[in-house]
Amino acid sequence: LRVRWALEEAELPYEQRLLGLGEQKAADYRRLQPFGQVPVLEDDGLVLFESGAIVLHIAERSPALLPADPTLRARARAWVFAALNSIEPPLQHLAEIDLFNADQGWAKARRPAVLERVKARLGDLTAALGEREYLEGQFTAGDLLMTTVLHIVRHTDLLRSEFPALDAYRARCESRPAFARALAAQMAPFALNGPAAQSA
Ligand SMILES: N[C@@H](CCC(=O)N[C@@H](CS)C(=O)NCC(=O)O)C(=O)O
Repeated sequence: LRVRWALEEAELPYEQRLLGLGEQKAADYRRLQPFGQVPVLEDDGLVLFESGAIVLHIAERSPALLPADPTLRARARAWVFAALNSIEPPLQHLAEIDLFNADQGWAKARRPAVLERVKARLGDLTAALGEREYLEGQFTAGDLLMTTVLHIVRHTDLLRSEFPALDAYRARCESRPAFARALAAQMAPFALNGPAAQSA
């Protein structure tokens, strides 16, 4: 979704290639993505992995994602790293506890401290955003990645109940037409290949 959204914002055409069962961990695919994960971007002979690197690569080609001004570009890049390095790890940790380990004793013991860390980071992010619409005044690749990272805790009521300014920011970013196009494209293969299609 991150990559599709970036491509839609930059108005760059693309073709998707879905992976078959088992293909993701096969040696051929690991030559493209060393960890056997998605996404991968192939662009005119260049193979890129890691969603952040891919979004930045796309952003280099569009002022819709990286402003021309060098200072603003540097600040936008900083927000890309902030999203992936400072905000995503604690949110991911909470999601892994809640979605995959909720019944485990260690998860119950660990959750309060993880939740505190999540709240501290979201509080800092709220302060940094302040009254602005976007992190640097105009929408950038940093906002794109931050939005997808905030999405990780959608299984909780955290944003809506305790960080309404961030929830409004997330909704503002997700109301962009490019996001709607990316989401529709992301979901389309599930309708064709998902359980509902299999049982039809
Ligand atoms: N740091 C990687 C993480 C990618 C990632 O976690 N991909 C998931 C799907 S969204 C995946 O392929 N999971 C399967 C696995 O890790 O084996 C990135 O941002 O590209």
